[in-house]
Amino acid sequence: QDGISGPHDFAPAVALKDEIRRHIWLSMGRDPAKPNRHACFMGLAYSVRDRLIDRWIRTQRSQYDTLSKRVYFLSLEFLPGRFLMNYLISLQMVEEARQAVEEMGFDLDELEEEEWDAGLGNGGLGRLASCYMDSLACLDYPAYGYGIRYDYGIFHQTIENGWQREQCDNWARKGTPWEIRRGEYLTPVRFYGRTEIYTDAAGRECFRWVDGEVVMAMACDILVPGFGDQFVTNMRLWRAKSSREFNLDEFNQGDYIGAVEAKVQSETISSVLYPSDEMEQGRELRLKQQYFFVAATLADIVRRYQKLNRDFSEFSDFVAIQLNDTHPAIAIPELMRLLMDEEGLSWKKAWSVCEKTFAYTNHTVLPEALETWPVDLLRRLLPRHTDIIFEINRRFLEGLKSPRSKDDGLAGRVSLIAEGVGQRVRMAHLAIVGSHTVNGVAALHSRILKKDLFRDFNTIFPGRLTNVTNGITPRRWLAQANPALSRLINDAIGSEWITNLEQLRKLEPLAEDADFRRRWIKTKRDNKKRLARYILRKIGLGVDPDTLFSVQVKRIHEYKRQLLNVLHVITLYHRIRANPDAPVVPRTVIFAGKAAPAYHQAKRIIKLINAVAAKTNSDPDIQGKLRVLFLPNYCVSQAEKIIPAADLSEQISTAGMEASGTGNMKMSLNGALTIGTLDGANVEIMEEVGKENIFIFGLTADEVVALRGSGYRPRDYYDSDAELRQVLDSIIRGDFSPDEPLLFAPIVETLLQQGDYYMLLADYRAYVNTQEAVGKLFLDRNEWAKKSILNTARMGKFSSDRSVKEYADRIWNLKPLPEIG
Ligand code: DL6
Repeated sequence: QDGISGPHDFAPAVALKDEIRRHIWLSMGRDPAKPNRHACFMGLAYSVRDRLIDRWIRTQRSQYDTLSKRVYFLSLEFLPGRFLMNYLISLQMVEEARQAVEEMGFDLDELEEEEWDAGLGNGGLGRLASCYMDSLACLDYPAYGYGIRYDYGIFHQTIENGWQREQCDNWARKGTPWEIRRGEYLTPVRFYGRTEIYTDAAGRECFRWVDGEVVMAMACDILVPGFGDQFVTNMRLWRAKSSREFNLDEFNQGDYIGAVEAKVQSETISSVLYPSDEMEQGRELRLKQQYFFVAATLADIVRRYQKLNRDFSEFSDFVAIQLNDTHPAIAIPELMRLLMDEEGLSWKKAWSVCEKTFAYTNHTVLPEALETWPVDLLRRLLPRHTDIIFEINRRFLEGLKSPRSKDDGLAGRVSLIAEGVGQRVRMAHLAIVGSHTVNGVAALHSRILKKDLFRDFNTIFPGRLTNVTNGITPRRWLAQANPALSRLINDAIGSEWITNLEQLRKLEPLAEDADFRRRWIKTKRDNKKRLARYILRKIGLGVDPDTLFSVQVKRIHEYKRQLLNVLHVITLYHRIRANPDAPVVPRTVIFAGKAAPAYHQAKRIIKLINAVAAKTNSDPDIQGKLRVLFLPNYCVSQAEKIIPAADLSEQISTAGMEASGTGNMKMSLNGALTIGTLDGANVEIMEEVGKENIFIFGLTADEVVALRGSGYRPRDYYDSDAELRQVLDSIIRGDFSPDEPLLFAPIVETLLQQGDYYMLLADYRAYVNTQEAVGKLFLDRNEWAKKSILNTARMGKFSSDRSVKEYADRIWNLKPLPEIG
C-alpha cells in the first residue's frame, strides 16, 4: 500500500556520507567536492530530515487509520533551541553521523555550532511547551503543537559596558532545513469588519462576520520525533502572508503602491516574538498575533475533524485543546463562532462542545502578567468575538444567581469584564469559564490558585482546578546536554532511564560506592572544564574548574532575586577584603539571562552584576577566591553547556512567586545541589531528594503573606544587621560605580525606600548563612558527591513524560497510538 518500507530505505545501501553529498549537490546547488562547514551541516540536516519525513508520514497514516482522539497544544511560544543533535539522538544515529562528517573532514560538535537556536519563546513557558512536544512524541500520543513561526525570535543579547543591548534575532536568515513549508495550506484569517444579522432559509436570525481585512496563514511544519521508535509528530507554526485582494479603494484611485504596502504590512503579524515574559504586552499587534494563530489553528482542527464525517456533538471525543496560558484564550469565542455562525449549532450545543474541549494551564500569579484586553480594541479588531464574550459573561453571571453564591461582590470579582475607566476583558476568567479543567504548574502554585487568585472560581466550579507539576525532557536535558554523565549512568544502570526516568533510582546505592563517586566527580569536573573553555571563548575570562560553580540562569526579574545573589557576592567580597588570610571556599558565581527590553530595573541589575564582576575580578586580594561573571545571550544551546557544569543551583525567588521553575529540575538532574526557597517546584524537589540533600532557606509563601499583612519594615533589617548595612552602603556610596556614584541608587531605593516588595532584606541573613553551610559541605568532596548522586537519582518525578501522562489521563482522556509499523 505504501511503497515505502521504512528506515531501511536509507541505510546501509547508501552511505550517509553519500546522502550528505547528494544534498549538498542537489538540494543546495553547491559543489559536493569541497563543501564548507555550513554546507556539510545542511547536507547532514537534509539527510536527517528525509528519515523523519518518512516516519512522520507513516505516523499520520496510522492516526487516520485508528481514528484516534488528538490533543492540540496551543502555545504562542515554543523554545526548541537547536534541532540537529536532538534528532540524531532520537534516531539513534549520533555515531553514524559523527563518522560520516569526519570522513568529510568535519567534527560533529563543530557542525552543531552552525545551527542557530530556534528561540521562538521567552523562557520557561516556551521551553516547557517544547519539552511537552518531545514527551508527547516519545509516548506516542496523537498530538500537534500549534504556534507562530516568528521571523525574529527572542532578541540576541549583547553586553556593552555592562549594559544589556538587544539585537534582532534573524534566526532563519541562512535558511532552516527543518521546516516544511505548506504553501498549499493557506488559511484566511479575518480582522476588523462588522457583525451582520441576517435571516436564514428556515427563518432564524443568524449572525456573520463580514468586511474587514483578510490575512492568509501559511503552515510551516517542524517535526518532533519520539526517541528510538518510528513515531514522529509535528509543530505547525503559522506565518502571515498577505491575501491576494488589494484594497480596492486605493487600487481604483491609482494608488497601486499604497495597496501593495497594506498587503505587505499584514505580513508583520508573524514577524517578531514579544520579548517580555511575566508582563502584559497590551499592543494591538500582539492581540492580532493571538487571534491569527488561533483562527488558523481552529480552522485546521475543524477541517481535520470534518474528514471523520461526524456530528459536532462528538467533537470533544476526538479533539482536546490545551491552552498554554491565556495567550490562546480567544480560541474559546472563536470555536463558538465557528460552531454557531458557520456550522449552525445553537448556543447551548456550541457551548457544551467548548466546555468539553478546552483546558487551560496557568503559569503565573504575578498580577502584571495577567492578560486583559480593552473592550474597545477588541471590538474594533474582533467585533463578533466581543459580542460572544459578552454573551458568555451574561450567561455565566446569570447562572451565579443561586442562593449558594449570594455574595454581593462576587459578580464583580468573577466577571469576564473588568469595569474601570474603560472596560477590559479578563482573559484568565474567559479561559476558566470556557474550560473543563484549569491547572497550575506545581503543587504550591496550584494551591495558591485555589485559595487565592482563583478562589471564587474554585467555589463556583468545584473540581475544575487541579495541579500538574511541570517536567523536563531527559532526552535533551541529560542525554543530549550531558553525554559524559549519560555514559557513566548507562555503564552503571543501563539506558532505560532515557524513556523511564524513575530508573535513575538505581543509582542510589552507588552514592556509597567510592569508585563510582570518583568517576562522578571527574565527570562533573570535565563538564566544568568544558564550560570554563566556553567562558574564556565568550567573554575572555579564565575560571578555575576546581572552584564551586554557583549558577543562576533564568530571565532577569526582581521576583527571581538575582539581586539577593549579588548582595551575597558583595558580602563575600567584603569578608575577603577584611580578612585576606582567612581560608575561604573559592567560588565562581555565574549569571546569565535576558531582561525584557523595557524592564529598566532588571537591566540595571545586569549592569550591577557586571560592575561587581569587574571590581572583584580585578582585585588582587580576591584572586583565586571569588570570580563573578555574566554570560551574554542565555538561550537553550547555552543552557546545555552551563547546566551540566553547575555545582550549586540558585533558586531563590520570593516564596509564592515562581509558579514552578524548570531550571531547578534541569540542574538537579545534572547533579547540582539546590539552594532555594520553598517556592514553586523547589518544594517538590525537596520532597523527592530529601531535606538533607538540598539547602532550603528563607520565608515560606505563607510567611511572606503574613509579614506583608503585618507591615513589613525592611529598614529594621538594615538597622540590625551590620553586614547587610555594609553591603547596601557600599552600593549607595558608588563603590561599584566610582565614575557615576548614584548609578545604583535606584536599586537600593527599592529595598529601603520603596518597601522591598520582594523581601530580599527579610531573607538576606538566612541566605548568607545557608551559603556558608554550602561552602562547608563543598570542602567535603565525598559528601558533596553523595548528595549530588542522590539528586540525580531522585529526579524521576520531574520527567516531562510523567507530566504529559498526567495531562493525557486526567485532562485530555487521550490514549497513545498503537505501535507504528
Ligand atoms: O510553567 C512554565 C514556567 C514556570 O516554570 C515558571 O515558574 C513561570 O514563571 C513561567 N511563566 C511564565 C509566565 N508567562 N506568562 N504568562 O513564563 O512558566
